[in-house]
Amino acid sequence: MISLIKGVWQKYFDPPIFKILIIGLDGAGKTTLLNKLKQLAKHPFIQFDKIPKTVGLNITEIEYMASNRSMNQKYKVTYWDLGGSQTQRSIWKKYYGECHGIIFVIDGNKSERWDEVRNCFKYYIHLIFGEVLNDKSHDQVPILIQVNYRQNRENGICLKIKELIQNNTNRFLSIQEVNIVDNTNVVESVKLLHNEIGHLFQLYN
Ligand SMILES: Nc1nc2c(ncn2[C@@H]2O[C@H](COP(=O)(O)OP(=O)(O)OP(=O)(O)O)[C@@H](O)[C@H]2O)c(=O)[nH]1
Ligand SMILES: [Mg+2]
Repeated sequence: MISLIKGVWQKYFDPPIFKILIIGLDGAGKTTLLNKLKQLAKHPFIQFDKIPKTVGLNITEIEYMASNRSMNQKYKVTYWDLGGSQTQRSIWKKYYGECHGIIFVIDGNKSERWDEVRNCFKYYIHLIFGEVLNDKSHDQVPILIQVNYRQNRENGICLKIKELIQNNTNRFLSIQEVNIVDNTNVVESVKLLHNEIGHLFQLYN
């Protein structure tokens, strides 16, 4: 009986939790993003110029309040920020099966690495989701691509990235320009992903 009550309580009163993977090449700004999200949520965070290269992963849980009036409740997000160097990318696939959404971070000022970005995106997103997992429920996992600018913005970048990665699936994909350190379009773009996940997985009542 107690477990039944607990189950009902959890279903209706505990904030839903969803999990977001943060992936992308080494140095793209993934851990900087995680620390910006922590800073905005008033959690302890590391200053952006002191962030070490990630070996393995960083995990953070942040509680939010849904902004949409029809989803007027709290929810929690667990972010998994994974190391992006070549040798560490093989662990990404271990986290795919459990995630509700993905943030793929690209350094917008390093066009010399875009071939690597394309190969990385294609391999890890299309191949692993589409063929290896062959998991229909994950065919829908929404992806937010953040093109992170530290210096000058290049015009038409989103279109270029769109052509570069060619999303052949029917999943939600949004490409957004951001400046993580300055907090330009960071919250807005992340909330876009949250909303998409909330609707898709019906995590809100
Ligand atoms: N000025 C500035 N520096 C940034 C920005 N984003 C990232 N950096 C710097 O770029 C470096 C790499 O950023 P990280 O966040 O560690 O990159 P990462 O994607 O986590 O890299 P790995 O952990 O190696 O996979 C750090 O020294 C950051 O301070 C930005 O928006 N502006
Ligand atoms: Mg990192």
